Amino acid sequence: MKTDSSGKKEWDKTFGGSSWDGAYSVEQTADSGYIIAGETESYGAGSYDFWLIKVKGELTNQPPVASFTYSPEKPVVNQTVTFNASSSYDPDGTIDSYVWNFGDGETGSGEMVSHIYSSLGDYEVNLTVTDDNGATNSIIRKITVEEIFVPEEEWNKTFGGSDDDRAYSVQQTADSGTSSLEEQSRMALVPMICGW
Ligand SMILES: [Ca+2]
Repeated sequence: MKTDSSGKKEWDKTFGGSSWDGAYSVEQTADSGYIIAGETESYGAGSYDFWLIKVKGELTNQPPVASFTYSPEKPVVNQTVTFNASSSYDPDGTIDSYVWNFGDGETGSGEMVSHIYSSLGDYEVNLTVTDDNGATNSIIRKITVEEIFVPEEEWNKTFGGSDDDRAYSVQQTADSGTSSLEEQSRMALVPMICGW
């Protein structure tokens, strides 16, 4: 019988046959099993014989550890996001399956998957890994999907007279004499004016 440190029974097992069999010594082995020494009348060459029984170690499976990265770090709507779970591991075995929940109602499987978010927002991506003994572990990471940047017109102005006037070149200037950062970096047109 095996008990825990408070004397509670964890398991018991009977060895022996129909005659007199006894155990006199038990020791834990390096593989967390047990070796039992005793005598047996039931087995062996006849009358009493030495008897050694080896009990297998208690198989304890360590759960896997789920981990993943994604790219790009700041995805935008309709962009392909790649999720990579190769940083997940099992300390005493291998990972058999990777199950993804992308947080937008879509799911996937595999160590490396890609997904496209069709609307902006914060999504909780859940990865569940299962090891070769059926133990699981999950991780959730929040991903923010932003809207695609579409430049908007801030202002426009025309220069020129009643004849042909064209601009062929533009350059950003660092304006002096202003205190505001915004104004220091404003655009200035340097047009080439052709008039005839
Ligand atoms: Ca394991």
